[in-house]
Amino acid sequence: MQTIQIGVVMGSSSDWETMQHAVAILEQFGIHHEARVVSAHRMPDDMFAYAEEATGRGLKAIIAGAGGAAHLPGMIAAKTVVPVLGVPVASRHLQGVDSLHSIVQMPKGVPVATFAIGAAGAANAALFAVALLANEDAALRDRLTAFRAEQTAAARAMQLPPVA
Ligand code: RP5
Repeated sequence: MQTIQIGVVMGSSSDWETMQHAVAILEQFGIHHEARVVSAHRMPDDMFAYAEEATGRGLKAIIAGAGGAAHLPGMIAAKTVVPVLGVPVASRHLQGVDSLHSIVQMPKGVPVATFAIGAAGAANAALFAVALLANEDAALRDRLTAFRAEQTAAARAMQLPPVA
């Protein structure tokens, strides 16, 4: 069985619409990963166990997405030295600004790398995790470089419509 390299956790199945964008990137790059719901306030013991076992299981990074009072990334980071990448999920009432502030405003000493609200943040957190793994994997670095080159080519090929 392959060792899981990247863990993707989220506070609710309702976060999946956002967090699936992280998983899609990990799948695209062939990264061994797992995705599961680990709710900070509804499953605190599970959350601590997940964080405490992360190093022993060989996880290289944990992508944690949550909405509202988004304490999941910070609390996981408090219980492991495995890098935690936080994704603020858009909330119903405050559109994810609450999630962003909850995740980005970590007090000094326990960092959470914080990404943009929503799908872009989820995808970029996964791309960042790929970049971390690519430091030790030349073939993966080549695939990441090719991914960037494809984006460059697509942007160069962009055409603007005539003035309306
Ligand atoms: C957080 O509360 C989750 O991360 C989710 O974004 C939000 C709402 O959860 P549900 O009520 O949809 O389960 O824990």
